[in-house]
Amino acid sequence: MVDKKKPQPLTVPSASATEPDGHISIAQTSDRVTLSLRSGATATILLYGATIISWKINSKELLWLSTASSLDGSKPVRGGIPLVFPVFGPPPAGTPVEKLAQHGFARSSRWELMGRSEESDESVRVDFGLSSEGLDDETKAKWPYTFGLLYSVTLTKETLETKMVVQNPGEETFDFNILFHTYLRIPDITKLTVSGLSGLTYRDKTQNHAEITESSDAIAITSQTDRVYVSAPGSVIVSSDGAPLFTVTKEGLNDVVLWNPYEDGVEKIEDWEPKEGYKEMVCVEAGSVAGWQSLEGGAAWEGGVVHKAHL
Ligand code: TA6
Repeated sequence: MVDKKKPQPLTVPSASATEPDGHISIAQTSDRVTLSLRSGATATILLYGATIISWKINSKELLWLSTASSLDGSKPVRGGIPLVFPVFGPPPAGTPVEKLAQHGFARSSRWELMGRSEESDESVRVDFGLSSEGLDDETKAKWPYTFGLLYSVTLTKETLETKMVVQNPGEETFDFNILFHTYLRIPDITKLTVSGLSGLTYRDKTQNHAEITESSDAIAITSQTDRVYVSAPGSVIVSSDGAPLFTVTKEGLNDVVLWNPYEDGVEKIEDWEPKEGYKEMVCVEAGSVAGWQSLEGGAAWEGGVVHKAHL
C-alpha cells in the first residue's frame, strides 16, 4: 500500500502523467512543473527558484507576473511567489549574510523536484528541495552553512498552500529570515482594502523604517507602500469594493509585509511591465523577517502560508 502522505518518487515521463481517474495531473518539462485538478485549479512552478509563476482557478489568473519577467533563470522572477531565504531585503553589513544578494539565494537557485503525493482526489502536492550541496560554489562561499530546504506546494480547489521546512544538518547554528513574496492579482488598486492588521506595529520602509501603529482595519493603498507588520495574527483578508478576494493565512510565521511600489516606484524597477501593472496587484507576504530565526545544529523549522481565493 503506497503511503499517500509521503512524497513518492516522480515517475512522470517527459510529457504529462494523468492519474487513472483524471482528477490530478502533474506535467513536468525541463524547467517547470504544472499541477492541475479536475476542479479547474492549476499551478505552475519553475524549478528556478521553485517560483510559482501561475495559480489559476477556472482559467482566472490569481497571481501578478510582470510581462518583462525573466523566466529563463537569468534573474529572479518579477511576480508570482518568489521565495526569500536566508535574508529579507538588503543584507545587513557585519552579518553572516552580508555578501548575499537582496532577498537571499533561494529565489535564484535551481531546486530539485523531490516528489509528489496525492492528499485526496481534490488536492495534489509536489515537493522541491535545495541544500548547501546544491548551491553553486560562489554562493556557498558567501554563506557557508550546511542547510536543507524542503518546499511543499499543495493545490486544492480553492487554495494554494506553500510550506517550507528548514533543516540544519550541520553542527553550527545559523540565523535566517524567510518569506513567501506573494504578488496577488487584483482588479483595481483604488478599490482594494486589506484587513486583519489593525492595532499592529508596522515598520514603514518609505519612512526610514519608522514604527507606526496601524489604526485601520480596511487599509487602502494610495501611494508607494512598503510595510513590515510585526507579530501579525493568522489571517489577512484582501478585498475589492468590500468583497473578499483572498485570505492569506500564515502558520509558523511571525510577520506580514504589505508592498505596492505604486506609480513612482515602478519607474525604478526595470523588469516591471506593464508599468500600469501596479494598479492590478498587491504583495501580501507572510514571513519571519522582523527578526532572525535561529536554527541550532540538528534542528528543523517549519512555516507556511495558505492562500485562499474567494471566487
Ligand atoms: O517585500 C517588499 C520588498 O522588500 C520591497 O522593499 C522591494 O524591494 C520588493 O521587496 C522587491 O524586491 P526585489 O529584490 O524583488 O526587487
